[in-house]
Amino acid sequence: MAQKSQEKGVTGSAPVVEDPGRVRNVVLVGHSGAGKTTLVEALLAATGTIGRAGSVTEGTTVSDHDPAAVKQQRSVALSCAPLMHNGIKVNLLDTPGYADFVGELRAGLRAADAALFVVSSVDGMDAATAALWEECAAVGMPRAVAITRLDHQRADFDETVATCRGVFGDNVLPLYLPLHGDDGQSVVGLIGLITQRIFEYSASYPPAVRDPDAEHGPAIAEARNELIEGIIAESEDESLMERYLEGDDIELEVLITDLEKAVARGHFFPVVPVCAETKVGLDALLEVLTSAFPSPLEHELPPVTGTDGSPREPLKCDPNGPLVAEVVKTTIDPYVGRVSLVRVFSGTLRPESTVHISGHGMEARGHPDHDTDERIAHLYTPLGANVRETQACVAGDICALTKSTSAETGDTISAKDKPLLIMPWDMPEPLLPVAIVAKTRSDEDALAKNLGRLVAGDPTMRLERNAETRQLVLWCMGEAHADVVLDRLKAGGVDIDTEPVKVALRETFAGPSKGHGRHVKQSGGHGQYAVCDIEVEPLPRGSGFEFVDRIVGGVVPHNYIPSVEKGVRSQMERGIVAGYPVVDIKVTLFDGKAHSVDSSDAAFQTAGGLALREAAEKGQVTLLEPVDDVTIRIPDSFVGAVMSDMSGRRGRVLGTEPDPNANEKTLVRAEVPATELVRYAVELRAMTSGSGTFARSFARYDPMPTHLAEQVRKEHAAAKA
Ligand SMILES: Nc1nc2c(ncn2[C@@H]2O[C@H](COP(=O)(O)OP(=O)(O)OP(=O)(O)O)[C@@H](O)[C@H]2O)c(=O)[nH]1
Ligand SMILES: [Mg+2]
Repeated sequence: MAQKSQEKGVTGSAPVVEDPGRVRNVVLVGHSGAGKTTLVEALLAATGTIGRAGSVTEGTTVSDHDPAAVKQQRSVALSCAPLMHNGIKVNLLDTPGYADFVGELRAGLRAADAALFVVSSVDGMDAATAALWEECAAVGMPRAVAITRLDHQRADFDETVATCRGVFGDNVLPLYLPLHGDDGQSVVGLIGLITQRIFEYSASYPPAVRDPDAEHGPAIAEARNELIEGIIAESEDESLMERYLEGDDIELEVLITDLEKAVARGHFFPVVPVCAETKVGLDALLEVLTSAFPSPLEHELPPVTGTDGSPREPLKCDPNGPLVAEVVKTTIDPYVGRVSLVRVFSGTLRPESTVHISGHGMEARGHPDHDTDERIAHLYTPLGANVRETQACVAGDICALTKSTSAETGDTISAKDKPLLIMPWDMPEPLLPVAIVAKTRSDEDALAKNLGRLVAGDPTMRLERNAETRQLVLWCMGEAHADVVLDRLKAGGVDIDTEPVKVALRETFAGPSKGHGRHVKQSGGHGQYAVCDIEVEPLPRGSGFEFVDRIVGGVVPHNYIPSVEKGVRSQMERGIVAGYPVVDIKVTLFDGKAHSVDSSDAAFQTAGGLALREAAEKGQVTLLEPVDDVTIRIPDSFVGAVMSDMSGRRGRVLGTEPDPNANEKTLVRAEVPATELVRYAVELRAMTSGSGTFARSFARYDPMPTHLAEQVRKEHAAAKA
């Protein structure tokens, strides 16, 4: 929750920069538990931004302030924490590593100009991190690697570097080696490979600097040569390589400048060993973030258009340019209202100003297009949940707005008199359905209100009110995401339960049948009289319903024929054997009887329904289930496992092909009954160590196998009893 900064040991005032060249936006990525949040905490403490580092286990960190994060002991949301180092403002964007929260990671990537891959020296790397590296490579995003948790007894720096190079490529090279203490295990310092100096952290931070001992000579020489060759290979100055090969000692300044340029261009990726606990390497990492990572000036802006989509000149990261900013994330704070994290791309955002807020392109996710002018009263610098007031946010920087009534994640903020639009980034599709029910009537009202708020902030959540199954379905990214959403709803005072997700089945006739509907009540008072005979025939899939009148001689008076049809239709909607709508039939009314006084519209409707039910009893009603077209994207090594799992799901594999957009990835196309896909989001992830993704779309209805249909009928009968 947003709170005043003093409460959390935040020291000093919010950093302010007026020059985009003095901003760095760095997103921290890497698998869950790699130590991102702990590293952010250590960097904030090391730069004096906060009094002392909090801890993830105690729930006292700047990033993981959400009660859901404290409960799950991991980050569940994107968090922004700025620090100042050497006059440069570094906005650290801490993302959750857990796959369910990939939407938060996407938002963080959008707001950043460079990525710090945090890799644990204890646990190594996961497939999702490898995939993310590839993705960053595709857009040329500058990257560096922090190898963390060096104080752990199983920490293995060399092996972790080797893993990183194997997965990320050869241009990933350490700038420092860890220096071990007398016990041969603890890491007390770093050996700088470029400077050939030793940095000792055991007694002080910043570290004491000294010359290396003779014993370090061979290790330094080997790693240094490799590093220098790597840097020179990426240098724009081709004469350097010649000089180096001839045995020239390249000047330190030249090496450092070339290194920084290659990093900023996204061609070279420095590795820094760090330990949040002992502060080893924090200063070295800050140097990389501020000196080697590029400022927003070097990052191409997303394309802008008018709010009607008409093309506009590309913009530059210029504080004096037209205002274009993007809502990276909106959270709903129970006390403050909406808190929106905003990345300014062009122009300068100021308090006490009226801006235009546009949201387009998210209609399919339940976010209708909106365009409104809104007054911004205050502007803040965020620090996790804390907000500190600020007077301006220039192009390239990140700030927070509170109390906006319309700003949703992905929205564009622009000048009132020059409204512009940038299309939101690609957001992942939620594929795990969770059916929820409010416990009481008053909970239902509260639920509707709270769900609207949650959906506004989280585009990776989709709300579906399924008219056929009459369920309220929240589509989530996975179980941990669902957990967070349910906890937030409960925290909002709504008492809810979950229930099994129902799939919208259909009923149809397997063959022709006849039905006699007789609704006759003539004892006392106004009587009821209607008799009708119908024939039911199946129609091809997707035909819907056809009604044919073959009455001759007026046995059913003309005005009651639509009544029979209405009665049949209403019975079809309610279903016959399992409560699902009946489809794809032709009903022919061929005989009947009426009474001059007692017949009525209502009586013939009832008779029509009865006739259809009798036809069902005499004939055979089958259940149809939706079948989806599914495309699964997996690393090649999982193809066997995923295909054999498909047969257990009654899936039909249509084919496989190499993924045209990625190396060593395969696309598996299949048709799978929707009932078998309810938990596929979770199960595919488990099967593929988090590296598989899939997309699904409705294809058609197919008959359900008899034994499964029988089970559905029994369940329906039991529920009715
Ligand atoms: N001893 C020690 N423990 C660490 C260090 N870094 C992280 N940890 C611990 O490792 C656990 C996970 O660290 P986090 O910082 O939450 O990891 P994360 O990368 O933010 O994880 P997600 O938020 O799930 O993506 C926590 O219990 C930390 O206290 C370190 O340098 N030394
Ligand atoms: Mg974290």
